[in-house]
Amino acid sequence: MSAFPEVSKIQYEGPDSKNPLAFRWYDENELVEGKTMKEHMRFSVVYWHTFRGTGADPFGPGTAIRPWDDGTESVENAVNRVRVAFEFIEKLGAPFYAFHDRDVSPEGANLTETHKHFDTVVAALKEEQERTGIKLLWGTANMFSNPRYMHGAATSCNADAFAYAASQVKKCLEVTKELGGENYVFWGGREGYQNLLNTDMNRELDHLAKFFHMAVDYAKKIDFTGPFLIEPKPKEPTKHQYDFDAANCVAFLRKYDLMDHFKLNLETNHATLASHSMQHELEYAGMNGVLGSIDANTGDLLLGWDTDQFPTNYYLTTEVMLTILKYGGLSIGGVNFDAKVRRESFEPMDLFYAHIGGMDAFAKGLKIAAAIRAEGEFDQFVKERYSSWDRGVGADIEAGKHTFETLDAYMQEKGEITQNSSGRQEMLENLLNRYM
Ligand code: XUL
Ligand code: CO
Repeated sequence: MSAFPEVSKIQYEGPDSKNPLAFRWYDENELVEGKTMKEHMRFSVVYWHTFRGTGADPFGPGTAIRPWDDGTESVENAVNRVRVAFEFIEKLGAPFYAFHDRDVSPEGANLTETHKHFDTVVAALKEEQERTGIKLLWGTANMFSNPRYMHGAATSCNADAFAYAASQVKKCLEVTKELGGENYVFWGGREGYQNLLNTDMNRELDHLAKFFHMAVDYAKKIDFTGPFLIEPKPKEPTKHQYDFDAANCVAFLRKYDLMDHFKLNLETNHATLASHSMQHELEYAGMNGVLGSIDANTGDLLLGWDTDQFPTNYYLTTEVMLTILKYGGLSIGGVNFDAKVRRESFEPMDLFYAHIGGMDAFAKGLKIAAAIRAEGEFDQFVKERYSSWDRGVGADIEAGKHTFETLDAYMQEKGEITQNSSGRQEMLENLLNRYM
């Protein structure tokens, strides 16, 4: 039985199409900088928002109509949902999906039964992956919803919570490996604090690092080779999340000797919650060699929380794709839509409109970014802006030929710095508009 009988496979129809169920920019076979769009983007549908989201908010229950879902936490309902999910992803034409363990499979009466339920659902996931060719971009464990994790998981004050989380991640790693998952994500759901009066931050961070090292060790044991990805977020649900932003994560990974095994999964709305742009986060990760994957969404300019909306803004997607292309692409990461339809968009069809819009916005951003790179005008400007470092004293400083004493002598003789030149921000913003 089809869950979306009114939709057939979404096709690329080109920019002039007025069909809301067609792509205008995303042509999976189109070549951009020598790779197909499909290879560049590696679009992924998230199980949690798309197949488990109800539209509930703190002020009222869910509104979503999902005729295929019986609303129970039974394994049968979970398996049925798998069929629906793959029908959706296949018709959309996304090559990947991503899940938390608890999105796909319910908890049982105890941990052993929970793992057993997971195995049952995984068999269905595997079947559907084989039938459709859709692949798992990453798996992750939900260690933030259940009340047992009220104080955190790896950073809980309760050592049993750490142990429970270890069992959960061990299982989820095995499953991710079995399903051919290409990465494994840690988003530190409740790994943070609400109040330093009751918190030993140093001890909690040591525990988090210990947990990650255990994950690395176990991955080696079961031969899971994909990178681990930390997903930074500065706040929500805790007041202060430990994986605050890209810079914070890099410092943590360096301190605890985890750089060889971890990269980052950067999310747009998390970046803006940290008062950064997504491009800043990507740039920081890229220059430190930890650009892994992205959770594509957008926040709302007027709201200060994680609204996880579908991205539709070409400026945003252009900036994101520019930086991703600059650092050589996403490799085995992807553009994962950690985004949800809003509460008022309660019909199944809205899921299609939302994803089509996001994929098209990214495809358009990719094309614009490639055009910008082909012309090279921004690169040329930046190169010239720093040209004082390519010769004379600048080149000598970079080459390590100077000290405070020699520079003191140099400047005493010269007397004043050479004329500065304009940063030309307005001109460059106009130039960007020329490409849009
Ligand atoms: C929460 C969030 C998560 C992670 C996966 O803000 O982004 O859904 O992406 O745990
Ligand atoms: Co996310």
